[in-house]
This record gives sequence, structure tokens and C-alpha cells, in this order.
Amino acid sequence: MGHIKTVEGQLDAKGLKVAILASRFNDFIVDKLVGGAVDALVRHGASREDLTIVRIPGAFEMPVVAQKLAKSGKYDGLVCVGAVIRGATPHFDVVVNECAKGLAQVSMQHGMPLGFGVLTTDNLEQAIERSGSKAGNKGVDAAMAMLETARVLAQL
Ligand code: INI
Repeated sequence: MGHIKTVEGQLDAKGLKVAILASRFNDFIVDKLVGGAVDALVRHGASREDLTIVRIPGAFEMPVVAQKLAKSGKYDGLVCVGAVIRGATPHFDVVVNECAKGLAQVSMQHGMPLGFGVLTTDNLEQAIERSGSKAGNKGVDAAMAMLETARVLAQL
């Protein structure tokens, strides 16, 4: 039996320059996601001086700003956090689809590790559950996914 080579990312954020892109819409939820992302990165070795928080109006505006951040060459990874809540959003599907598709494009075009921490929920209660209560904090999860992906990409 041959040896199987495995590539996996170490969860070490030391020296990593990260932009956290956060929408203001539903900011009392999004602020919790930003806090979770910062806390996760710092606890895994990132220094606060290497983190930049960029605030934008809504999830729809995320891709174009992510694209500029990726193009700048100043960041090793992006963590995108926002909250799109269906109950309050007749154009929910449009906002969610454009946001997710645009961010995926940026990630692919620039080979940029990008954590997708945009909540897409049916109602406010589900958003609260995912931003630091019974379903955890998706800002933490997005930061960790970005970190692991960055460390994998660096080895390939
Ligand atoms: N943007 C969000 O980030 N979350 C939402 O829930 C939301 N709702 O409900 O409409 C939302 N809309 C704004 C959108 O992202 C744009 O900022 C707006 O359409 C202006 O371009």
C-alpha cells in the first residue's frame, strides 16, 4: 500500500493580513459576526494591526468592494459578513444570489481565500441564533474557513 499524501491547512493566523468586509444592514446582527471573526483570528495568532474592517451599506455591495480589496494585493484573505433576512426583504433572492455569486467570482479570479459569513435566514430569530447564540457564530466559522483555505492554498 502506497503512502497517501495529504494536504491540509494549519489553523495558524500569525502574520496573516485580513480584511473583514461587513455590511451595515441589520448591523446589530452583523456587529456580532464581526466580533466573532476578529476574536477567532486573534485567538489563532493574528495581530490586530493586520486586520482591517471595511463597512459597506448592504450585502449587494459586497462583491465590488471585495474585488477592489482582492486587487489591492494588501490582503491574504477576506472574511465577508452580513445578514440578509427574508422576512424583511421582498428582493431577498436577488440580494443573496448576487452577493454569493459575486463573492465566489472574486475568490476564483484572484485566488483569494474568502470566508462567506453572510447569513441568509427566513427571519430575525434564525439570524440571532447564528450570530452568537444557540447555533454558534457564523463570523467565527467564516474566519476559520478562510484561514484553513489560505493555509491550504499556500501549500499547493
Ligand atoms: N441588504 C442586506 O445586507 N441585508 C438585507 O436583509 C437587506 N434587505 O433586507 O433588503 C439588504 N438590502 C440592501 C441591499 O443589500 C443594498 O444595499 C440596496 O439594495 C442598495 O443597493
